[in-house]
Amino acid sequence: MIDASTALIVVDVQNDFCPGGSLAVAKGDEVVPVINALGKRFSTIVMTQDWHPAGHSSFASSHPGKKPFDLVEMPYGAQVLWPDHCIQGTKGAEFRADLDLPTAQAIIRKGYRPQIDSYSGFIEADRRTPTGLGGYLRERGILRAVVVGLATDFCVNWTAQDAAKAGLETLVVEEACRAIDLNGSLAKAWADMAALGVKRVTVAGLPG
Ligand code: VGL
Ligand code: ZN
Repeated sequence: MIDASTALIVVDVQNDFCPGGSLAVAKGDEVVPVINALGKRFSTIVMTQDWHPAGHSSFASSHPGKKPFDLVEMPYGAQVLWPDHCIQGTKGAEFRADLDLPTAQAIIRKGYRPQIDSYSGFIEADRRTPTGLGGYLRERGILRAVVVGLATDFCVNWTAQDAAKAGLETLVVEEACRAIDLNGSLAKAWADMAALGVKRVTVAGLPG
């Protein structure tokens, strides 16, 4: 068992981010068996769930004349527009049925405010609104975060960066993630994470 001060943070392993979903990440489903196996090694497991209301401001459909993957300016900065995805209560927002993490203890939903997106499991896209995850991990004495899931260059990236900024030793397991890779976003994500001290590891490189 990996020590009790280390948490596994499983980011957005939801139907809409897997093949067949509305914002499918290529081979997104392949992370599931890797994460299921990892889950057996952690005593603390937290999952995030992208959880948007219908008509969310991150959806291209909410911006007349715009299409998915266009950029718009929001009060908090640049925002990529997405296909409608992970709408509260829909099948697409559910976790993958084959994700098997019976010992997971908390689910942090994010992106539920109509006017603010949230890639990070810690702080929303306005960079001011906390989700509560930082406080949850702090109260539980967590010092290290192992981040996995979808998508490497968006929600995994932002979650890992915020974990590092919160003072946690942060690792991202590359085989347990898959990327969207929009205009070089994947290479930039790894570089930005590395600049904050986030460690890129393989399953084999994790502590025992
Ligand atoms: C995500 C785009 C929009 C993600 C969520 O989970 O990486 N990406 N919403
Ligand atoms: Zn989203």
